Amino acid sequence: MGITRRNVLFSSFGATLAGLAARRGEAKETRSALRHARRAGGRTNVVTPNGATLPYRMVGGVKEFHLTAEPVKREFVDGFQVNCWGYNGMTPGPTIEAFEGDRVRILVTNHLPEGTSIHWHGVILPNGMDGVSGLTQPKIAPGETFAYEFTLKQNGTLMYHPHFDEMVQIALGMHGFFVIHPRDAGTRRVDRDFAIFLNEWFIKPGASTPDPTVMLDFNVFTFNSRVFPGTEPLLVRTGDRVRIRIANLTMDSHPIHIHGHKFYVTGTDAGPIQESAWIPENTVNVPVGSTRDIELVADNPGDWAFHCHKSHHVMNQMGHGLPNLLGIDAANTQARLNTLAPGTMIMGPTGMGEMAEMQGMMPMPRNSITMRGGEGPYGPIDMGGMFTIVKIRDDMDYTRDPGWYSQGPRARRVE
Ligand SMILES: [Cu+2]
Repeated sequence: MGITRRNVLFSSFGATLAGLAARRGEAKETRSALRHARRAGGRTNVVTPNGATLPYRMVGGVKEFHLTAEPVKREFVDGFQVNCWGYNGMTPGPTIEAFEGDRVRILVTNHLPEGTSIHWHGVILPNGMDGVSGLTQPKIAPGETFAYEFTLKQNGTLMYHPHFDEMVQIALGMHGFFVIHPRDAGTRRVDRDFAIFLNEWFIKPGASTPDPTVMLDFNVFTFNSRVFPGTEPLLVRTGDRVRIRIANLTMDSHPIHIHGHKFYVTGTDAGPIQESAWIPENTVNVPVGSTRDIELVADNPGDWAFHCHKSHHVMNQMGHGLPNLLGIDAANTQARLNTLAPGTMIMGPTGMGEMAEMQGMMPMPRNSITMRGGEGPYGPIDMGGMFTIVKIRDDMDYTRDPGWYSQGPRARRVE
């Protein structure tokens, strides 16, 4: 099939017009995408918490999408602004949804100060569409638009990310989901379908720009480029079949864990796993450069923690690189410290939970986050970072956070 690679140069005037037209068409396109999904077998649209789905338009039988690579300001949680790079004003980039068999054209406009490209991770496509700068195409220079076009021959949870200056561009937030639904979902229908992109960053307390040269010692860990309590809860009705797609392009593997339920690992970035091979788990390790789909039946109402199980990955910025004070005689140390630095307060001799509680009283650098996560119904929740809550209710309205779960009568604390 004669696929031509097109390299289109937009004038800035033309790009502005295209942007305005895209925004006007957005609501209409989203509606048509919903209609399309219903026609194609009622498959549930993917929900990207704190994110969005990329609209498309039909152009001569081809689904045409438009991604703009650009610098993005992202609020990871109230009061914590980070200078990221992403697509269409967000990180992760908007989720692309399409169906097996679709012909897609994805226009990629570069508004970064350096070159870029997009690799369609896991997608089986002609070599010239693979997006590896230098190997299969020249880099997309600033101001240029490149058209990727191919037919989708598979289904599954795939990704997109740059293959130019990967260390900087991926670390600054340039990645997104490419979800390809099966033509015929058969019995694989789910009621709720979520997508969570993992990322880790090093952002010096008080700074706004992540340091992409850091290799191992990260201090901010995000779900869809947000930290708890800035992560949107996953809203689910009791009895729903729930799929959660998790993607990882960081420098670490992330064991993602759910409370109150078991799940099955049902897919990878190479596609669905046949049901006879599904593995029951409470935690799924998501390796670097991979996606994992998990499915569960939400039969247990409540507010259930969903988080990375590496304990440093559910801590926020302030909790790393501190002196180890565990087991120290606090009174003695405090007295000696005060002779050197009057008014200084030592913290954390009985553990870090106490330290989290004291942080409200301590001055914080501008534009930084406390180690503590957020306020819960019974006090502070010590976890931040890669943490969110699956809220399961009998009468869940998917569009509204129902607040905290009411525990009802239960065992009391023994005095
Ligand atoms: Cu982790």
